[in-house]
Amino acid sequence: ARPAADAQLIDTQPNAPQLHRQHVSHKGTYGTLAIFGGSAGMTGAALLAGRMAAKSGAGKVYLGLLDPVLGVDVLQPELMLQAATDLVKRSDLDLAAIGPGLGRSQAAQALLQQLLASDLPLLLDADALNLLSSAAELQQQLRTRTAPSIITPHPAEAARLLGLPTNKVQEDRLAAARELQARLNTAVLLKGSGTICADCAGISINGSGNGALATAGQGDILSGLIASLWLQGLSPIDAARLSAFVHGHAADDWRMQHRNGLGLCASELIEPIRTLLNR
Ligand code: NPW
Ligand code: AMP
Ligand code: MG
Repeated sequence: ARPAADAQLIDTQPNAPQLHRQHVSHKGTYGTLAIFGGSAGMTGAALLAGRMAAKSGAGKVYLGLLDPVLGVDVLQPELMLQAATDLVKRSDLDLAAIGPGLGRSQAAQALLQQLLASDLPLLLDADALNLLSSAAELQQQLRTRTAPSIITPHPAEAARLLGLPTNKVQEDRLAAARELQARLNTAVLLKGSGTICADCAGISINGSGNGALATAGQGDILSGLIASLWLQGLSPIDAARLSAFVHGHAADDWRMQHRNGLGLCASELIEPIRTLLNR
């Protein structure tokens, strides 16, 4: 049971007032997103993030792959797949997300350093956070950025960033999220049952979601969703709150339909998330 004070922080239905499609508009109105990740053996993580972004309203989505084995995503040909080293040089990007399937190679670290040094709004997830935890200079780069950022760690990633065991993070999740926000000067989404969103203005706990989400790739679609909603005009923290809520809600609907919580794959949630978002 959560303490009563924490219960007051629970999100029931975050607003999304700026997400309407304007009649006179074009793809450029809704932004250009670059998702960096997909090293050898983990191309799928970048594809999941990209597909979710494309199916939630992002104007244009590029994938910058560390291992550019694919030229096209045949199931989502709208995505533009490039080598990460080429994509990072483009000057027409509006927002970048880095981490899904990134790996921890030197090339990945160099890419992260370049993006931290840029003035692009930046979402950091997965291996971008693992690289960050082992390099004090990257943490300093994040802390001193002028462009906005958000980090989306799961509890083990948060523990690595804080230099704590994972059980300590889980013992006081609100404190861990606040500490990351203050130490790294960034908005934070701390994943897990009761996902926490924190920025310098406040903190909330997501009330949706269930154990069916405990499968590979769920965090990757969440990253794609947050980046896409942020790109379209929500603040990073509102994008995070709405994404966590809708992602969890889609999983709650799925569990109701399937009676148990077994077998939910991340790719299966992309369509239901789109439907819920539009509702
Ligand atoms: P345990 O098992 O309890 O000791 P890692 P990763 C812990 C990519 N992917 N509460 C848990 O520890 C990602 O994008 C690619 C408590 C777990 O074993 C990354 O780039 C996919 N503990 C890369 O793989 C699909 C929790 O963290 C450990 C927790 C590595 O990411 C999969 C794993 O953390 C994946 O997304 C919780 N709620 N949640 C693809 N299809 O290409 C997690 N843990 O070692 O950072 O590995 O998260 O799999
Ligand atoms: P990742 O570990 O990065 O793949 O992210 C997993 C995603 O699934 C995050 O959004 C978690 O909050 C969510 N998730 C995993 N397990 C649970 C759970 N037991 N209850 C609610 N959400 C969960
Ligand atoms: Mg993850």
